[in-house]
Amino acid sequence: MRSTLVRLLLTIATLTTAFATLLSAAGTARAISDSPPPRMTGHFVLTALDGQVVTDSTYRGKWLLVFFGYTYCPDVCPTVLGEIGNALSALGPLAESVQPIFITVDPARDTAAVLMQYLKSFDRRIVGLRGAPAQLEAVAKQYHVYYKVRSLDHGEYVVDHSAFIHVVDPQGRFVKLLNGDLSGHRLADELRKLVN
Ligand SMILES: [Cu+2]
Repeated sequence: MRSTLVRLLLTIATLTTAFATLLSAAGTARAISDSPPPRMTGHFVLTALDGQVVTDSTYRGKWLLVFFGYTYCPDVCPTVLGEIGNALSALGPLAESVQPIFITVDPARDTAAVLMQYLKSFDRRIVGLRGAPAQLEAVAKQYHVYYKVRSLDHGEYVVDHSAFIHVVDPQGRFVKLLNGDLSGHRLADELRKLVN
């Protein structure tokens, strides 16, 4: 039941984000809204797990696959991270041009140590990033990402979040959204079309 609700919320968030992106891309947002969403960009300022401040320009020259999630996520995040790893394997040497980035939407629980431990279960090429709540908010705005803390019983909480993989080109420009439910092979196919 809970997982159905999570999926429903994810779907709603996903559709909202996709719609906002379409409006933004078409430049028609102004026509129907007083405050159109800003154009999606690939910008971010965050902290790597070794404590270094990194921005999108740190990774210039690579195709970025940016995914937002959190380590306590019951099912969506582990699945997506697993499939990203499968895509990298399927790409072979082409994967050298690709940098997957996992940005936590739960910086309170996802300390650097927690993220580091969590990412050991996935392809080692996936980089984990985190930021102070204000930094995360700024990045989420740039990427049009939805995330919201939802309280459960006993003081626990989950974070509902949109589940797109954001593709940023080697010049730092946002290119497209890929659905988080793509299999690794489909994801690799999409990337082969972009990465030459
Ligand atoms: Cu998740």
